[in-house]
This record gives sequence, C-alpha cells and structure tokens, in this order.
Amino acid sequence: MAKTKHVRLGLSVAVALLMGLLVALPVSAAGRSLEVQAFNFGFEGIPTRLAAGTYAVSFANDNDIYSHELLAAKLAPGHENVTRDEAITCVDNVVFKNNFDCFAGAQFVTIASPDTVAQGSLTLEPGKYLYLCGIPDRNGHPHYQLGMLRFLSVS
Ligand SMILES: [Cu+2]
Repeated sequence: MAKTKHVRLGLSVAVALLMGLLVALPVSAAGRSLEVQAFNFGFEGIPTRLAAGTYAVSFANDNDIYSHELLAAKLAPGHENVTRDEAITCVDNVVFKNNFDCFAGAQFVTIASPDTVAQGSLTLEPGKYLYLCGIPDRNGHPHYQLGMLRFLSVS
C-alpha cells in the first residue's frame, strides 16, 4: 500500500510538472526575440516588417571604435510615409530643436559599448517606426545621419 501511495505521489508530481510545462511552453513560444548587429554605420537583423508585440533584443556592437544604441521612434499620423531624408530631418528636429512633431512616441532599447553585446526589450504597436542610433561620431555627426536609420512597419 505504501509503495502504491508513493507511486501515485510520484505520478501526480510528474503530471504537475507536465502541466507546468504545458502552461510554460506557449508563453516561451510567444516570447519573441531579435538578434541585432550594429556596425559603422548601420544595423542588421531587424526585418522591414514585424508583428506587434514585445521582443527581447540582443544587440551586438561589431566595431571597436564607437558605442551604438538602438532607439525606436513611432512616426505620428501624417509623417508615416516620410522619405529617408525627411526622416533624418525629423530626428534632427528632435535632437537640435526639441521639436517632436514627427513622432508619436519613442523608446530606448539598449546601448552597447564597442565589441560588446547588450540586452534590451522593444515593444511595438501597429504603425510605422524609425529605429536609429543617435550617438555622434568624432566630428559631431549623429550616427543616424551616417546610415544608422531604418524604417520598420508593424502590423
Ligand atoms: Cu551608433
């Protein structure tokens, strides 16, 4: 009898663990991630289209000179179809004129020193985004002016 009881307990523990696993699996499957590489001067690893949601971001800075950051800025209605040059002007307006008219919000994801990998989180809503690095080079030009600016559509 004692042995049967022990087996039943063992079985119920196994069932509980399995149920825990079944509950945990969809959560981890829903946890989305992005592996992003930053270089002088650009990004790789973020598709031009993504589904809305929260992404864990691994951000590798593959150069030995500059730190790079990842900022995501949601374009405001009326500014969603800006050209690349207009997008740079939009960011310049924020950085140099404190004018946020082009944007409906922004989030800092992470920053990585040279030759390091940093972790961050990015939450996206449906809409159009820019992502960029605002760190300046030695001549004072922000990296987004030099190529570290991309468009992203979220649906
Ligand atoms: Cu940079």
